Amino acid sequence: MDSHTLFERAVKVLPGGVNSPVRACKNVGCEPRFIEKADGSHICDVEGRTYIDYVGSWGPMILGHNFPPVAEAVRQAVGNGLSFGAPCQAEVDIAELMVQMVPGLEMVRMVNSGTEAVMSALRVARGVTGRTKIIKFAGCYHGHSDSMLVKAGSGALTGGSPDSKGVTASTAGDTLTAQYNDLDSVVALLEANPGQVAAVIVEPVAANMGVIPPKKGFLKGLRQLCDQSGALLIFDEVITGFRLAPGGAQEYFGVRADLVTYGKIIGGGMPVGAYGGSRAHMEQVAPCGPIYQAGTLSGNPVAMAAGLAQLTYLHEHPEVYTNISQKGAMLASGLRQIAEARGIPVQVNQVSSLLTIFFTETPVTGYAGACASDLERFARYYRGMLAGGVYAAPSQFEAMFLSNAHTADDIVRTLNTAERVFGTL
Ligand code: HOZ
Repeated sequence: MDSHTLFERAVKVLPGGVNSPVRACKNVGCEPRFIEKADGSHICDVEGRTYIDYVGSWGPMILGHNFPPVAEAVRQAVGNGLSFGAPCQAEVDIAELMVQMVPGLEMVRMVNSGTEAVMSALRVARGVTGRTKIIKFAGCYHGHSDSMLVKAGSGALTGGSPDSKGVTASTAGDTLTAQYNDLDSVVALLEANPGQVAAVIVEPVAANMGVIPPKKGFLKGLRQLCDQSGALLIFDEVITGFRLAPGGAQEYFGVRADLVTYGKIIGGGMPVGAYGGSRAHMEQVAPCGPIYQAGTLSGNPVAMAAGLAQLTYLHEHPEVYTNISQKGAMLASGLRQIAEARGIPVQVNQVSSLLTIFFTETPVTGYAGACASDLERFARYYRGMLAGGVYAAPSQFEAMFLSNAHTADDIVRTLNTAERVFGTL
């Protein structure tokens, strides 16, 4: 069955024909491709068309699809049963490894998604500080829990609903919004809400309004402001964790957070998330302490086996980080050169293996800049690239993800496609 027919069936039984709005492709003027399989750096739709994949399941496929050690670990785990609702060795192994890899991380709690991780970390921040309010940044996305759907990025921004309906005014009122890369906006909120802010939560590299690197001193400044105000600093590392460096953004930028949240990357493609921090904070979580959080499928043996295999490989092969970062730089500079040769104004923001091409002549350093880019042109570019065999996120407000499976030849072929597509923009 072809993608169009599947989509026609899907829209009758799934809202918008999808199970997550970011896949809908509405804003780039096409229908989603239904995917049959993926391997290495490539993904293949039900029509049998193969694409170079820069979505990578929105990040977790850092070693490529079907990575043999991960696939083998899953096969073995499946043979032993799918779910126990009881402790298993793999969850201890992976937690020990995470603690070893991430600076300052002493304890973690496994959950099933980044959304759950953030929701739980916010509860911990409120529980340990006894405060109510949270500061987040416009355009940053931290999953779809109520309090984070305020000026949210990703699909919420793409679909034009950064402030979701269905969130109560009192919940939204406890979420204060600052501007990414603007410490003064954080100071103003802290001063206006003295002793009330439980946490400042940030994507250390904003990657859900397109990729926006932190300005020099921004993350350090947040650390200082949190120390002064008694708020906890939460790094949402759903995208940057184990991707920028073995120790994630904390290692990459040399700034410590109090709590860290992780998502899909620690499941190697299986539905996993986690949150963690110091022993003092994490021992407040049930059953050690009074902050309740639970989950039958948390620490699921198959998901843990996949994640453990992926993190073990990353731990033992730090050269992965140099490789994916070099590929990211090669792709970014190639795109810049092509655009310049055609006289098309773009900003290619790249941090290691994450990048976004914005169609604007002004450097994109925050939410307003991202929103000011030419979305029509992006949509034309997206459709051209897709037709040319390059599969990227169908939104201006997302990242392209490089994996260790991408080859120099993949990048060259991507740039050749871009060369042709830019000629039509
Ligand atoms: N963080 C992902 C988007 N940037 C989430 C993907 C989804 O919502 O499906």
